[in-house]
This record gives sequence, C-alpha cells and structure tokens, in this order.
Amino acid sequence: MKTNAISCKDVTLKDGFWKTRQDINKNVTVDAVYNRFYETGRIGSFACNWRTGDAEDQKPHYFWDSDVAKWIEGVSYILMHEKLPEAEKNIEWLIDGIEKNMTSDGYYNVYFNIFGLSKRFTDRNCHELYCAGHHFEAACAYYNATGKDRYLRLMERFADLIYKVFVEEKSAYFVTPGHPEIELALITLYRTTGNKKYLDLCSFFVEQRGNNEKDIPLFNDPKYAYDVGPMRKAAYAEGHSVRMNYLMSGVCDLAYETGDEELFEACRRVLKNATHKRMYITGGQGSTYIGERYTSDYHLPNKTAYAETCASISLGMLAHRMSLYETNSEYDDIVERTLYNNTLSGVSLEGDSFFYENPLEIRNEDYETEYYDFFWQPHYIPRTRRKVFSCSCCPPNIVRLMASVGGYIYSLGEDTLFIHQYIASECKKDGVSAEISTSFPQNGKITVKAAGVAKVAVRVPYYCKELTANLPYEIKDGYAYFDADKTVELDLNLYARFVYSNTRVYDNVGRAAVMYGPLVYCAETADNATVENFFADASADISVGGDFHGAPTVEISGETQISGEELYSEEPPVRTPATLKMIPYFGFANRGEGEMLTYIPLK
Ligand code: FUB
Ligand code: ZN
Repeated sequence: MKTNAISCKDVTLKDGFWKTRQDINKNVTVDAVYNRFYETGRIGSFACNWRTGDAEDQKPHYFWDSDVAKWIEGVSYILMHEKLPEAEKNIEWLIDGIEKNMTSDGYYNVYFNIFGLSKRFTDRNCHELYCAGHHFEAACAYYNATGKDRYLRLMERFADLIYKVFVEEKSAYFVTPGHPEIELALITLYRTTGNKKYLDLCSFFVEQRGNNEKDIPLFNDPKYAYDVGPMRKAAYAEGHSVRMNYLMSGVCDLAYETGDEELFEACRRVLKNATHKRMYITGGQGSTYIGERYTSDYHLPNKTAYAETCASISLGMLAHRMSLYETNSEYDDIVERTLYNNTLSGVSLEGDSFFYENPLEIRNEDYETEYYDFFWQPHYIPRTRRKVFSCSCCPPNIVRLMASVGGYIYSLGEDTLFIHQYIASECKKDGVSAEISTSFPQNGKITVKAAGVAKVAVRVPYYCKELTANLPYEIKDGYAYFDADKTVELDLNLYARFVYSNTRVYDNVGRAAVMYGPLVYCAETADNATVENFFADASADISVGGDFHGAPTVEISGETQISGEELYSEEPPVRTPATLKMIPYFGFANRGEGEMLTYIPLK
C-alpha cells in the first residue's frame, strides 16, 4: 500500500537523541562545512572567475557544484523551521553567481563554465548531470523553505536545456549520466513545479540506461554505473555503491509516481541483494575503495571496509522511498540501521569533522608497518575524522541528512498514520497531527498520540521479540495497528545481544557483533587496556548501562588470552577472566587514535 510522505517541513523534533544531533548540525556542522568549502575555493568558484595563474588549489573541480548544492539543500531544511540569516545571505550570493554565469540557453557548472562550454555534455564521467541534479534538489528545498523562486526558475531553465539536448536533439555524446542522481532530483522538480516534462526526462534516463548503443561503460565495466541491461531487469547491487543507491532511489520515485510495478520489482530485487548479501551490519556499503564499489556476495572485510558515509545515507534514502511505495517494516529497519550506525559515525560527536570511510576494525599495527610492497599497498582507512576531503561529498551529505531526518519518521495512508522511526517529534499535515515521546535508543519506551486519523500503525522492528502495549493491536506487514483515539504506550523491550554473521563472511568466522536495539557496538582502547586479546563468552549476560551521548554502553564478559614471549610455543596462552566495555559504533574514534573492534572473537 502506498502512503504519502510527510516531509521534514511538517515535522519538528522534540528534545532527544536526534534533536541533540540536529542542534549540533545547525550550530556547528553547517558552518564547519561552509568554512572548509570557502577555504578550498568551492564557494568562490560559483563566481566562475578562476583564471590560469590563480591559486591552483582553488581551481574548480567538475563536481564542486554538487558539494555546495548539498550544503544549500541542508541549510534549506533548517530554514523550513527557523532563520539562519548569515547562511541565507551566503545562499543568495551563490545564487547570484549562478544567475550571472548561467549561459543564455540555461547551462551552469562551475568547471565547464570556466574551462570550456564547448566540452559540455561530451564526457559521461564528468558528473554534469549529477551536479545538475544536486542543484535541482537544493533549488526545490530552498523554494519550499523560503518561497523565493529565483534559484528554482534558474534550475527549471537548466532542466529544460537538458531535456532539449538529451531527449529532443540527442546531441550529447552520451545518453545517460555516468553518475546517477539527476533521476531522483527530476522527480523532486516535477513534484515541486508540477511540470510533467521533468517526470518524462527522469523516465527517459531510467529507460535508456543499459539499453542504448551510445553509452560507453565507465572504466570499461558495464557493472560500474549499472549499464548491464535495462533497469527493469536489474537484479543485483553492482558497481559504485552511491551511484547505485541514488539511481535506484530515482527508479523508486518514478515507480511511485507512475505506479509502475515492474520498475518497483527491480528495486525490490536490488535492495534484497544489497542488504541480504552485501551490507555491513552497520548499514555500510561498498567493500572496497577500488571503485568505491560493491564486490561480491558476503565479501565484507572489516579493516578495509570502504563503507562510504554517502553510501549509507543513500541506502537510507532508497529504503525510505521503498517504504512509501509499500508498507513493509523491513525497509524502515534498513533506514534505522543506516541512521544509527554507518551514517552517524560519518560525523564527529562535536560535529566538525568527518569520516568518508567507516571501517569496522582498526588495528594499530596496520598503520605502523614500515614495509609496503611496491606494487601492492594495502588501503587502510584514516583513523581519525577529517575536516574536509579533496572529494568532499560526505560532509554536506551529513548536513542535509541531519537537517531532514524529520522526513523519515511519518507517512500518511488513507485513514492511518504510519510511524516508521522512533524519533521524539511532532508532526502536522492536512488536519492530521501526531506526537512521539521517547528516550529511544536509551530504552524502548515510546508514547504516540495522534489526531485526525482512525488508526496509527507503528513499526515493530526486527529486534523486538516482545511488544508491550497498553492497547490491543493487529500486526500487518511488520506494523502494529492501533485505534488512534487513545494515546498508545509501547515498550519494544530492547535488549543487548550477540549477532553472528553468515559463515561465508570470512572475517567474522568465530566472532560476533554486539547490538542493542538498532545500535551496533564496538570496543576501543580508550575504554579497555587492550581490545586485541579478548574472547567473549556469548552465553554470559551482557550488562547494559551508562550513557554515551544518548545511548547506553554495554559490557561483555569473557577472558583475555596472553601468550609468553616466544613466537611459537607448545604452551597455550594464559587465560584470565575479563570484561570488555563497548560503546555505540557511531561514537568510535572520538577520543584520539586507538584500536577498535566491532566483531569480537568468541571463546
Ligand atoms: O563522485 C561523486 C561522489 O564522490 C560520489 O557520489 C562519491 O562516492 C564520491 O566518489
Ligand atoms: Zn561521500
């Protein structure tokens, strides 16, 4: 059953786990990202006045538009609720740059406007349509927040040009974008303007992908940007993870608007492969930095996990869209897994530094090895977060995700309000109002009040073995349906548990992860003398307590096993009973460089 989205504009977060993070995003991250983008030339590039001889490190890159547009989009979601005069002034300056430099036929890209408009739309891997898409998303968000339509009108001109070049003239050197994203953005543009041309353009890009003679597969690999065949037949999560998630989000939006069940079935197949065979327990995706891509089923190495922050954010975007197309708690479980783990770990607790890659294990020795094979250098992930990256897609993605998290909580069916995520908040839309009060994920107690609907349907997460409720309910598609005339009081009865991987995940054989509700845990040397030689007793109780930035810490029991000095010995290691303290994975690497372990060896 399809339900209607309730956007973050109609939702206000109340004090709690996510409100704290939204405040950090607003008070710290927004400026931190802007300032780094200013220093690195990204902001200034919108004036399109870089010339040979100017500072090389300020020279525009062909996807800088996307970085800044994502920042504008994120700020716009905040502007839906409150004023940020300085940021709004900066956005107006950026729009001035777009307006002044947009060509008479409606083209804008900070790289091509400077380095050669004659080269526009000639290289499929130059991200022009990806950048355009991020501008469309930002322009719609800014318009929806402020009512100011200058940016939106400029982007309509750009979209009209793209339609003319790609659909009517067919004059571009390629047919579909090397980096998808524009597909989902065109649906947003269609929804915002009501212009069906943008829906048609999205449909054109989706139907043509893997289905035309002109597109040359990127890096000679048809899987890389999903050129394997018609999207309608898509069955596997292949290639570059972020590209795939954005693409399938666009496909899902298109299916939603057109009711195209065959297209949606492709989303089901791809999501199933992605999340049942190719996803880290943290919701991370893309097992290797080579191509930032999926590898093969069950190949999920811990230390070299790429698990890009953008990949988990975009996986959440896809799963949320799918949950609007059909009610199925599994989709929202995926959203929740990404949000509380691989996405949150992408930003420091203070909000000013970022992980691009999110490993599941850090061992100091890997970073201290002096010998590197000349031809094969292992890729180990930075142990601390960075302020900015040369390819800085993740930080502004954090800004917009944090600012729009309210949009993942509710949706509206015919007579039913759906609660997808347990986030303390209030919503008001079309005569319907609701309020969620909770300290989740500290515990599973949740109160829901709703008015203006007959029923309220709350997701029963996969880890809830026993749902306690003050009122009778019926379960359907993973949701508990209650009459909405009374306040619903729930307890998901959260508990800490060991979670075992499929034994085909080679790294995790003989190990287990620890979870509490949606939270994955990790052990760090900041809390433990060593994390290396601990072997957990999975039959012992896990103690839950304390508070780590709004979530509990846990302690597991087991033993340490320490050998003597010999490299080899017939003496078994000495075993000593011990405990291991673990914190939520999202908080790792906030206390300096140290070792970290997510999958714990078992006794
Ligand atoms: O290529 C643009 C963005 O940078 C992608 O979405 C990320 O994966 C990173 O490659
Ligand atoms: Zn990224």
